[in-house]
Amino acid sequence: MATMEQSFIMIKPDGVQRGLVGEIIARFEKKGFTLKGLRLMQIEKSFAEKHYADLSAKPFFGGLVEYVTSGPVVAMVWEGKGVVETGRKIIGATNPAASAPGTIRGDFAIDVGRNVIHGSDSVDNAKKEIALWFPDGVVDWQKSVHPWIYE
Ligand code: RTP
Repeated sequence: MATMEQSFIMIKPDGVQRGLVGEIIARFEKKGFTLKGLRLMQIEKSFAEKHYADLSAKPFFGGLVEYVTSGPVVAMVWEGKGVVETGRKIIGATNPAASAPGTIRGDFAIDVGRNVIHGSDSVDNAKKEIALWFPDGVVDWQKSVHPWIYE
């Protein structure tokens, strides 16, 4: 099977502190996506500024950088058909006040500045983010249950 689409998913410091790592991984895993990379790390300010470079002009940028550097995060690469768009649906709208129940943010977050998780918003950005967070690449493996997930 050709390499499928990949998304970069990051559990932010509030998600780690609140013990939501297992719950979040379970949602992606049970959907059928494949975990290809996984790192627990605490990032530096300069790294956070690189990850969120597109938002550097926003008024909340300073607070956002402070937030994502405030504790360890779980950086992941998930693979599967349509994982970027579907991953965003699993995560829910940016502002948890607008995230549907059943989504991660809809179920576990209240404030936009503590919204638990990040997911790539396009295939191109996913590639850039995976290159930034996993400079040594990810694990090359396939689930043996693929025929039970894809027709
Ligand atoms: P993410 O990149 O974290 O997946 O979030 P997103 O695409 O849904 O939202 P984006 O607009 O890229 O914003 C990135 C993160 O910045 C924080 N934020 N705060 N205070 C505010 O108005 C505000 N707006 C955005 C959120 O943590 C958001 O996830």
